[in-house]
Amino acid sequence: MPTYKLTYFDARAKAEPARYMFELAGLEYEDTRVTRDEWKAMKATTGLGQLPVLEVDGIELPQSGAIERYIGRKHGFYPSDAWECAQIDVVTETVNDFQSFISKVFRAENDEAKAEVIKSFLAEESAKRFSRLEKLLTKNKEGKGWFVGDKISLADIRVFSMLNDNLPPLTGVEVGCLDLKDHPHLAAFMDRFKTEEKISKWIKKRPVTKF
Ligand SMILES: N[C@@H](CCC(=O)N[C@@H](CS)C(=O)NCC(=O)O)C(=O)O
Repeated sequence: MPTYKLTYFDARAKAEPARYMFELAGLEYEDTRVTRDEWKAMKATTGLGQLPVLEVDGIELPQSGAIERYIGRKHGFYPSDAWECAQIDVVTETVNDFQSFISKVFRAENDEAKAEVIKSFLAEESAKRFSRLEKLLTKNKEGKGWFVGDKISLADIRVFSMLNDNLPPLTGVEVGCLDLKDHPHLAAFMDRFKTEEKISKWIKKRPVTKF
């Protein structure tokens, strides 16, 4: 088994899907969290000057998507069949569509502009985006299982991470408290994922962070 060292800031954000995979697969990994000052000192030494970075036996792999698919392929969350991968990609790309909202929140010039971005997301965009996810979920086993196939895949991990970990602090609610009452299958999926033993254990023991 290779040695894994995941380096990111002290945040869930772009590193949490990789952490969920390590936890679900029961793999040992170093979960390194750097401060902004430490990052300033090390930025130039990383290949792309960005985090997260996964070191596999000391060799660096940047880009969260590449990291997720690499761990996914190696440990059973991203299959080798091209069509099955494409089904997972449809879900993860739908999750990536939330990124435009996230970028707007972080780029807002002041609190007023940020509040406006959030208000417009909640009023106009969020329901449409959650419905897309719910539609994808219900295509498989009437929405009573996982997004693709019979077991947890990268698709489930990315959806859970976005809806449980990433969107709540950006929309002013506690982690895990996004309002999904109009999307019952999605809400039930979130509970199903959260109560998986290894996931609930990790959520209880992981560092509490804002993002
Ligand atoms: N596409 C990259 C984006 C990485 C990225 O934007 N990382 C941010 C943190 S989320 C970063 O490294 N910021 C510090 C910097 O750019 O100096 C990925 O998904 O890994």
